[in-house]
Amino acid sequence: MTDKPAAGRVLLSMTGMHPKRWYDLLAKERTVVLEPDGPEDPTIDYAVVWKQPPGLLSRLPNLKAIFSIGAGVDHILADPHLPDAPIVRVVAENLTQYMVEYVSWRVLDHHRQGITYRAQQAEKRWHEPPQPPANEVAVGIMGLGVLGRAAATALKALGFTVNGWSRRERRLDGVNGFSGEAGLTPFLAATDILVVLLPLTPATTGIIDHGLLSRLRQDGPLGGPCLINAGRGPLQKEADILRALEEGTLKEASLDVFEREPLDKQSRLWTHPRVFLTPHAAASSDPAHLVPPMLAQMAAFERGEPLKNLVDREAGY
Ligand code: NDP
Ligand code: OXD
Repeated sequence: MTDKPAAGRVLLSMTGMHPKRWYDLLAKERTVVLEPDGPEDPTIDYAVVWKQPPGLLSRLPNLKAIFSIGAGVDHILADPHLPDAPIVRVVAENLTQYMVEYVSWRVLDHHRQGITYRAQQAEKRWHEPPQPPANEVAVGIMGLGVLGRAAATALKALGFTVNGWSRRERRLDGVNGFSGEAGLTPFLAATDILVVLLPLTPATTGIIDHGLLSRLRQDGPLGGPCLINAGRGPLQKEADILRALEEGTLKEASLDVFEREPLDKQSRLWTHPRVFLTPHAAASSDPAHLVPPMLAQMAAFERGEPLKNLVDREAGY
């Protein structure tokens, strides 16, 4: 028996992640279950999910809100039987900070020619290639949302020229703004290091293809454009990235996300000398930082306050 009320029960459903830390932290204030009780469970008010099995949430007739374990919500919206409950996504200082670190690290590594220097070190070769200053290098951020804006601010502070591309027009101090289909070509033509921080939606799936990569500035100060994708894997066409690397349309790439994860061991991306890989680790969700605001939102909602950081289902993010 538990001394916690049956009302406000939470279903925790995670695929590919271990639930224990999330469970323990949620259980400090709520009754948490890992499976609904039976084919319909009217006692569940909230679901906290990462890639829930399709149809699972439609079995909860009194579901009041769905909490995403990540900033992206494509893993939730992929469910064809998703009930009409509001979806709350992660907006958290801790996660934003991780992403700012990742983007700054990868931009600086491409800018300061890390791949060239590591290859030279392996050959014990003492050679200093020309180094352009940051202000001559333009970083273009696709997606000027919570993460894109924070990354833009950090890159500005490092001295880079920063361009940003969003669906709607956005104004951000010191950032050259581009938007929509019409803004994409001029944005790409002015970009040396492309940082992808877009959500995965029907409009963005497969957007990083050969055509897009070949519109990046080809005669910039780094001797060719670089790609950094920390958004979602299906935004990119990996065969096109490899082709662009081979023909020289793309100089280097840092990829954190992949069309299929984990990345297939046969993929050429693993061993390509101008590709740097991380296993979807740019900004991991830390339950110690993300569960307390989820619990606070549930309590506020029960006091009649509106939920924050809601997903626009029509836009898909
Ligand atoms: P936001 O929802 O705050 O921002 C999304 C941005 O993308 C907005 O600027 C939006 O435009 C823009 N956008 C969406 N659709 C389009 C489109 N069709 N054309 C042009 N711009 C578009 O998201 P976050 O910044 O919080 O997160 C971005 C993504 O990062 C997440 O969706 C997730 O996939 C990924 N992520 C990856 C992590 C990792 O570890 N690799 C960790 C966390 C997140 P507008 O401003 O007009 O709305
Ligand atoms: C997220 C992620 O969406 O970790 O937060 O990918």
